[in-house]
Amino acid sequence: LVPAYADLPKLKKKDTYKVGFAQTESNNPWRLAQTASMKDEAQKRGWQLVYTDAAGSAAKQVADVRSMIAQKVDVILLSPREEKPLVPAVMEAKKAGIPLFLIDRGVDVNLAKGGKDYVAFIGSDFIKEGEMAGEYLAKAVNGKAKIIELQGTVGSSPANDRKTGFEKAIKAYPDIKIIASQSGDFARDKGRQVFETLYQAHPDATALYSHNDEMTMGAIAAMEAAGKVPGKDLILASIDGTRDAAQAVSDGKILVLIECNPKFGPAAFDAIVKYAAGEAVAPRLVNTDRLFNKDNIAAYLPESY
Ligand code: GYE
Repeated sequence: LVPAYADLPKLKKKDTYKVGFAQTESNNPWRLAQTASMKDEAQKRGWQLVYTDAAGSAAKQVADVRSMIAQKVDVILLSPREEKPLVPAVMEAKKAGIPLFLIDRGVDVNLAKGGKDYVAFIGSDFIKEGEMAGEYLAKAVNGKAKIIELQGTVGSSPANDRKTGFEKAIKAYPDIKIIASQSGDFARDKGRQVFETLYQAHPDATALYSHNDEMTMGAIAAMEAAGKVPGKDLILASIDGTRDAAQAVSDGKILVLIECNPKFGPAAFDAIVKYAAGEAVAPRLVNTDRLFNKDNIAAYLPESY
């Protein structure tokens, strides 16, 4: 691990740090829980947090990182909205001598590398999340389903990888097909609108695979408005672990919910301390995600956000 550091900016050991956190958007509970976790951790340690919200724009997020560089923050935590457009921001931080960690989403692996261009990626294995959802759904429907897929933000690593993982899992089942697939941009209202349109065009659909809980909640609203019963007329698989979705699992509307934990504060700040101490930091720090269904959701509900 250590030799790869040669390329990376160093971080001086200090009592407190000025940390930039470049958030991608704040329009959903997952993002709000993530931001709260960063703010809590900074406050707990007495560090300064420079927080920006790109409001769903990759271009603004690049500008946000540039302004953090201009303000000479000690270290940058970046949740890159999309895989390619944020690569220049990563490279500019490196050039400016500011160590950067990717939080929750990745950038294009061919254009920037952990341990070389940025210190590390801290987040979930999105391919595995998609696989877990696909495998569970496939078994539950006895290998037969017509699926509508709601994809996340186009060009984002979780949308790309959750699609790949799910497709991999259902490949073994010839009678399971994705009959329609479109982006709902990880947003509730967009998810509702897109699901409504796709379901009108494909009333024979029997299942929904949605890349996040907000879109799933939007789709549930559309199903109910159409007089359908989620959990009966359509079988649902979702990812994240928001309070609304956890409740929907408990109510039997969502069959399976794969966790994606947004509470990155402790892990991110610990990694900064480790890095400043000159200790080896793995280029990929992967969270372990749990699978929730009707049998185990009650214990998780109090933790949901
Ligand atoms: O699943 C979604 C959010 O990047 C893993 O982004 C994250 C995803 C999360 O908008 O709800």
